[in-house]
Amino acid sequence: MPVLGGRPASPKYAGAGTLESNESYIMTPVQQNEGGGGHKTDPIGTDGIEPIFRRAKENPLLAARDLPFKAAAVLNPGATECKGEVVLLLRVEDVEGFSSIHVARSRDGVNAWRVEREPLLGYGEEGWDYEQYGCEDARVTYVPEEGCWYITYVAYSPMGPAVGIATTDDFIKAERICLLGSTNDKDGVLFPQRFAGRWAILHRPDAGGGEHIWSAYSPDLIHWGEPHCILRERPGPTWDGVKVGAGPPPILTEEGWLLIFHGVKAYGGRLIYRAGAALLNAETPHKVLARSKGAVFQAEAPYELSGTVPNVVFPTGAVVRGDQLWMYYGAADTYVCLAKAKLADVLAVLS
Ligand code: BMA
Repeated sequence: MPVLGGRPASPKYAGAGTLESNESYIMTPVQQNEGGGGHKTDPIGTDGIEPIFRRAKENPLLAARDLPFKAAAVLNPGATECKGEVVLLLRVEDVEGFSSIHVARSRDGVNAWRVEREPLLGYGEEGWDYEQYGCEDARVTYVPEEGCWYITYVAYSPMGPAVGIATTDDFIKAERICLLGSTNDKDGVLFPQRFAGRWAILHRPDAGGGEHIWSAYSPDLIHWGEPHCILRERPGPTWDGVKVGAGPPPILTEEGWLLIFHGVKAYGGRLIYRAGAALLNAETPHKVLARSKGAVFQAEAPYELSGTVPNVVFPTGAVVRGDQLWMYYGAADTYVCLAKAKLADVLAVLS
């Protein structure tokens, strides 16, 4: 079993949830062939999707039945490393349908998750009117300059969804900071560093008749402006033609910022969520250098094809381990799962 290593970010790949191992991770043939949780054949690489990601054979890593309290579903986890453990920020949907963000910890990032009973960000707190209906789909970015993590999440209220921003330095308590802007916005992901003195964030407002990915800059992580529409839903029948949204916080590579994003297509009125990849300029992250033509990951395993919302993979967390990208994602809005890829293989799609 790989040993989870210490703090410093890999010199080659730095970013949101960076994790370094003292041992290199060796993919056993069993893991290569057992992705898909009981799928008879290798579920990746079929149906026109390039065989880049391999599912953890332990998938689903977490289901509602694994929680120490009653819940309807657990999904769409933010991911990072803290004190030598992988920390997931789970979206837990309660039996009424409201979601809160709960912390889960595991030494190897795969097994033996310890889930907190009390939410880190619970919906309906007094004074936080714009999350009366839920705190959903957290992403988490370690910000070295601030010495803490920033959590970007969907604050859901009768006014619609908005991007909430909170901080934590221990995953025991979180402090809410602000909303990025008004509602009809989702999928906020913060970059871990400044660009020419300004912080940068990606988000997905429902604006101009489309659901595209936009960027914004800020001098202080509170006031956001200088918008750019950077990655659009494409037209017509494309796999990302209905909407797109950022996945985990971008990862800095030698080629630029690697962004995993979700794209949506409607088939017979039903929305299918897949994941694609894009590369953003290292110094000017609102400039898109490349974007995958097709999806790089899609629902194929049984736990992705059926559940509350079938045919959904929704990546929200990433941890870099050596040359591997560990992508944590929600499956069918019902489970928390993990798939791994060589970073070089993901980047190769973009070259
Ligand atoms: C999006 C969000 C996600 C969800 C996805 C698929 O719009 O609401 O929380 O996982 O749809 O249903």
